[in-house]
Amino acid sequence: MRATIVIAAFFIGLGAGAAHVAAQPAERVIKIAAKKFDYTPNRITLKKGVPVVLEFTSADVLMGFSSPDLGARADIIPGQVARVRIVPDKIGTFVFFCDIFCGSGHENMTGAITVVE
Ligand SMILES: [Cu+2]
Repeated sequence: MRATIVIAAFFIGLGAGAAHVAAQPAERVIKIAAKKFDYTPNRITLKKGVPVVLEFTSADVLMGFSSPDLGARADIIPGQVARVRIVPDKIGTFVFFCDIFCGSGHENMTGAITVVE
């Protein structure tokens, strides 16, 4: 009898743990495709304090992603997915750009992240 109660308590505990995990909202993922010489999309709106994962792929050559204002950067290697997690901590519009020379037109490879309240 005593053992039954202990086992029941164990499973109730497991159930509570599973409910806790399920209650965690999945982080928003934004896929961004890089190719010579742009990002798609190149305008992104985020909410202050809400975590987001940017997933980059490159259709052709090695690219970079750099957003100094948001403290984020990554190498975007063809055939791989580069993930950058951002938790924006300030409101405004912040540029990002390719910081790895990828050909003539590289200097125009930019975009903007707008963070709203
Ligand atoms: Cu580039």
